[in-house]
Amino acid sequence: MKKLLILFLLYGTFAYAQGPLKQTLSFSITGQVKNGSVITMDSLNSYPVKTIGDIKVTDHLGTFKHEDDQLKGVLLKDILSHTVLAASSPKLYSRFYFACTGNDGYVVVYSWNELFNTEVGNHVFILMEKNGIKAAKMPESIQMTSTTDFKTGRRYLHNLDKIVVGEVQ
Ligand SMILES: Nc1nc2c(c(=O)[nH]1)N[C@H]1C(S)=C(S)[C@@H](COP(=O)(O)O)O[C@H]1N2
Ligand SMILES: [Mo]
Repeated sequence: MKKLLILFLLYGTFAYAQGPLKQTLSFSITGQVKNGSVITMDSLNSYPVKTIGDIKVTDHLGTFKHEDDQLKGVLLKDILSHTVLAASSPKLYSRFYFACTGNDGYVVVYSWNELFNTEVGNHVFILMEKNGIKAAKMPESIQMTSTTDFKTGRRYLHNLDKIVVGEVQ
């Protein structure tokens, strides 16, 4: 019985790790903010869509995986500019970070300074389209990318589910 239970648990783990990800068609912004919000496909479509071009996706060690073409997206900082941080002074923004999480638990972090106070922030997008396919039609659904990263795979987040705003104590 014990062995059966272990087999059952193991199977569950593998099925979870390898199964296709569920689409996300909206994501929440919560945490250390004045007002939380939910960003839907409709809200994403209300932002200016920028042409990004092609991107070579490497794995987390830098080995070339594949190329995605005709990327279009909205800037993450445009979306986050409507989120008011729960901070008593703008000086404290330097402690803030955005933990962007996929629905499988994969997390990618951006600091407030990185997005709003460096060139990187001009290249972090929520994808609206890639390879001629709209985000809502892809298994990866809401996808985020930081196109000037050295190893592009690491922050090529699939199935964005939530952005939790945090403050380092
Ligand atoms: N939700 C989610 N996104 C993820 C990952 C993951 O495990 N879950 N892995 C990352 C890593 S390590 C890599 S290399 C790329 C691979 O992108 P690809 O699946 O388009 O080749 O996805 C990134 N995005
Ligand atoms: Mo990877």
